Amino acid sequence: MEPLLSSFFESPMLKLLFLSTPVGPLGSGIGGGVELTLLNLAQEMSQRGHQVTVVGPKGSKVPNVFCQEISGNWQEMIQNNHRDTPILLPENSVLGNMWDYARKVQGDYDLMVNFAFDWLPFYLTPFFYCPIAHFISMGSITDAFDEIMNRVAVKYPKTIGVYTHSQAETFPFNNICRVLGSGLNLSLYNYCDTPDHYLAWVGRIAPEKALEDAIEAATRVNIPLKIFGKVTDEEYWQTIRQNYPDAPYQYEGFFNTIELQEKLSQCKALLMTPRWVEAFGNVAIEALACGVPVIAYQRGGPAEIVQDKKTGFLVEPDNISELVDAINQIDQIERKQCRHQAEADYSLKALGDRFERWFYELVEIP
Ligand code: HBI
Repeated sequence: MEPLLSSFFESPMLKLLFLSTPVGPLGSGIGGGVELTLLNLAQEMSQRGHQVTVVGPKGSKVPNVFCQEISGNWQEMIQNNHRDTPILLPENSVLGNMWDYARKVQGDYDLMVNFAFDWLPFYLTPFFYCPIAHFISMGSITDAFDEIMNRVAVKYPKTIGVYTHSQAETFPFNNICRVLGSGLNLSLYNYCDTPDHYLAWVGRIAPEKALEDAIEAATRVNIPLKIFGKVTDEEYWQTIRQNYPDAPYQYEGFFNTIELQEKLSQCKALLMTPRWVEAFGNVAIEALACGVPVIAYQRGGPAEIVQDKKTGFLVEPDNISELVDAINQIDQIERKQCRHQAEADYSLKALGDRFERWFYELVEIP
């Protein structure tokens, strides 16, 4: 097809359909970091003049962008499964219903973007005539997923996006992954130069995030730890409460961006202690945006974000003493450097540039 003359002078407008994670409504926090990435990208792409529609579970809240809400039962979170867990779909699946909707409206779009880490969208890909880009939000979890993702990766090699290199390396098709990172609306995050005397931990409260390591480290240095985030594994949370009855931590709850950044900005440091290969770690860049240094295990996404000894510390994974040493040296970090890094690498413009280039390549616009 001949490109329109106007495309020589300006970037052509794309019609984009974003399909959300089916584990809960957008804005609920159940979907973790990928919720934030999707919302930020939707805003930025529509700001750039693209036409964006988001498809999400009923109750989804998407500021400034139209969201088609779909009813049905949420998908079970995949991360607690074993490698040989079979593919599961609930009755009247919201994921199935979202993709049924997509099938009906696909003719109205240039490109569909899947944000679900689920088997069905990959399986359905060859049945659609509208091109589909897949943004993968976690490292490898089950064999059945790897198999179906690999099949799509082989057939449509440009269509697989990931957050980071270390996440890509968990997959058999790592060599064809497009590394896209993440980004934030930095104007929502206030820089704070004079922190209070406490540490922060932010994330979904679930075993793979290993909150207990942060509590242990905070106990040893005797600095209060404020915990922010949705409890997605209640049993795990109760075990922590029993195991650390006297630790200096306080559970603050789950907050929206505005409220979270206000409390987070006043911390001495953010502790990130994931046991798994964290695909990215949006909370790391949220902390940096507020001028908060990040102390993280040297694996997965955080190890690609934090600049060791400059915007935080990267320590040996699962080593509490190293966390403690890093906390004791935190005043060596200049908080301004943290904010600078967020501005250089993780603005909405940086995010939009990376994804827009990818989308244009996929629809074959030079
Ligand atoms: N589980 N089944 C399923 N599908 C998802 O899209 C999904 C998930 N678990 C976690 C998750 N997405 C997000 O929290 C990512 O940000 C990790």
